[in-house]
Amino acid sequence: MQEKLENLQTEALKKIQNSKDLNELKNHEIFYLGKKGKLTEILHGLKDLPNDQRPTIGKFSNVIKKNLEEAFVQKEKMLENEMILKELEEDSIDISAPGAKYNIGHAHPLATTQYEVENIFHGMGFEVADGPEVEVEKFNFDDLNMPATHPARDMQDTFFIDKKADLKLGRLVLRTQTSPVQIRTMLKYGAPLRIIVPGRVFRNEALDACHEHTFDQVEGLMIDKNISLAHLKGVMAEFLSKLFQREIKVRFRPGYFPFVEPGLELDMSCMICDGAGCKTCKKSGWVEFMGAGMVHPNVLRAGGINPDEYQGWAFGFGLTRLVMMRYGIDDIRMLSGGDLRFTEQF
Ligand code: FA5
Repeated sequence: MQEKLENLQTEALKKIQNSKDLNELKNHEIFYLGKKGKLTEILHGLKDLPNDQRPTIGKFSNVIKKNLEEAFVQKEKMLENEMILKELEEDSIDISAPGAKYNIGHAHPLATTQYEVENIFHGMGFEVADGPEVEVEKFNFDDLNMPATHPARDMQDTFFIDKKADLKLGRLVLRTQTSPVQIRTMLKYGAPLRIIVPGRVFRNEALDACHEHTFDQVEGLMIDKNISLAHLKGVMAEFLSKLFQREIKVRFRPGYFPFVEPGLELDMSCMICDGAGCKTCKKSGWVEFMGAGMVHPNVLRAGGINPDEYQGWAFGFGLTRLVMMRYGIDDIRMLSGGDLRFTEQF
């Protein structure tokens, strides 16, 4: 009997040692120590042993049972630790591995050009000013010499906010131009002034390849004593030459905007053919660039500036159209379409 028990112990210890996982170990435990296990069976048979053998064998069986129980517990702990180590290894970070590459994208061509415009004007002593996209009617129209009855309002048909008009400021409107920031800045800082205002504007337009309902403009305003259109010509020739990195000439043509007097259109020499005449400039050598003029005395007054003391000029160009010209984009809608195949080209 003793030998039988010893053999059982040797066999069981070997199986315990060779167990590869907790499942296998549990099966062995049931096989030897379970209710119907091999050792349990032997222990039940003790009562049939002769009286003189029973105490010794009984004691021996209990020692073996204890040995096996301990061996099972120990192996269980070992297997559990191995499992934890394995999980940790799988989770661990290899600090020498190359980092994961994030696709962070890049600035939109409109933004890139805006930053460049700001930089060039900054270099000429201009500050960058800002104003709200939802503007009051008074600043967007009335103070710019465009009362409600003025026909020029038709050229900038827009979106009004459905809210009761303020007696002094009028209705709320999605600004149709960056020009209302002229009034805001004059009221806030007075003269002298040298600012540019890049910003988004909105118009109720019939959309096509050159017209969007939402586009960007850049306003310019220079107010001081003895300012003339010669300064505007110099500033714009310098700005465009820097932006296009070649000598650009500018010319004035008469133009009409209610908030300037005299008003003018500024053309730039064609950057494709350098003025020789090509498809882009329709063989004229010149490309229309922006509206401008000497700030109307009424506008200066609305901004709290005395027109007998100060004068200056203002301009406004379409940043969106400038970007189209710069990169040869022939449909304005591409710029706000959100198609990554388009934006990733820049
Ligand atoms: C104005 O908005 C005047 N505020 C400009 C100005 C400022 C004149 C200061 C005098 C003094 P205009 O409506 O022409 O002007 O618009 C200016 C530029 O915005 C245009 O030359 C054009 O480049 C751009 N633009 C106008 N409408 C659209 C449109 N629907 N989509 C894209 N660009 C447009």
